[in-house]
Amino acid sequence: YQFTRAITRRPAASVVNGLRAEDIGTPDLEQMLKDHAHYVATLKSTGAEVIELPPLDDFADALFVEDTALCLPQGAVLMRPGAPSRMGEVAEMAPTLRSAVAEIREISGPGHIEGGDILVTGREILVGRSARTDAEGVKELAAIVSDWGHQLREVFTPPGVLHFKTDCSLLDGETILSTERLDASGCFQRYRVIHTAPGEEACANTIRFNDLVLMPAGFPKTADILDKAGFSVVQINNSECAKLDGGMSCLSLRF
Ligand code: CIR
Repeated sequence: YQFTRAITRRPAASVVNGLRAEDIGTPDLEQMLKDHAHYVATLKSTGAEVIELPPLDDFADALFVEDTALCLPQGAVLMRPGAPSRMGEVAEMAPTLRSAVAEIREISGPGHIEGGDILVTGREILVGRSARTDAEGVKELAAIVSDWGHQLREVFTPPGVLHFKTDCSLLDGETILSTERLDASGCFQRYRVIHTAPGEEACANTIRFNDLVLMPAGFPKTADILDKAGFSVVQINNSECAKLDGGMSCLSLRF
């Protein structure tokens, strides 16, 4: 699948107040802006158009646009984040999507679901229940995507892991990069799975964008594994987003 577009949002100064499971330091805005610019430039280098939205100071986590919507060839589904402080980000994203895609549907609740818990593969949509995504949210999404001809399978995010995709990513239609702990749950049985190197679990959240795989810098063993498997890897510094549990997929909507 070739992506022609992506949507990103520049981090705001308020990003220092972003949600985090554990406080390992305050993100440095200057460094984060540099990394974000590298990320956007890398997406553009594949020939895609990148819609760059302005910072939103009212929403500290708004740069993690992936959680606000699911983009499919048929249209986009607006999410309903499980983090109360992130609910308002959806209305901020909606107008951009309305003018960019053919059809918009929305999760109207009462359930919750965030884009970080959704992995779209070549044959199905996997959704991991998590602290942010509940059974009702998954059920509502299942009904919407089945109407668009997609199969949805509910799986589970390991305890203590923020999102399903914190621990996995799609490298091509049937190849998944996963941590061993997530793969051990059996959810990828029908796929070819490449494991992150021991001790490098924090790099499982990568993205395949056209001919490139964008991965966080600083995980040399996994980078080498991907390189040897034939992927063109671009490493992007992620030290600041990592302080907020964010990785490569969170920073864009791709379609
Ligand atoms: C949050 O806790 O919601 C943000 N600090 C990080 C969101 C990361 N998003 C993603 O993995 N899709």
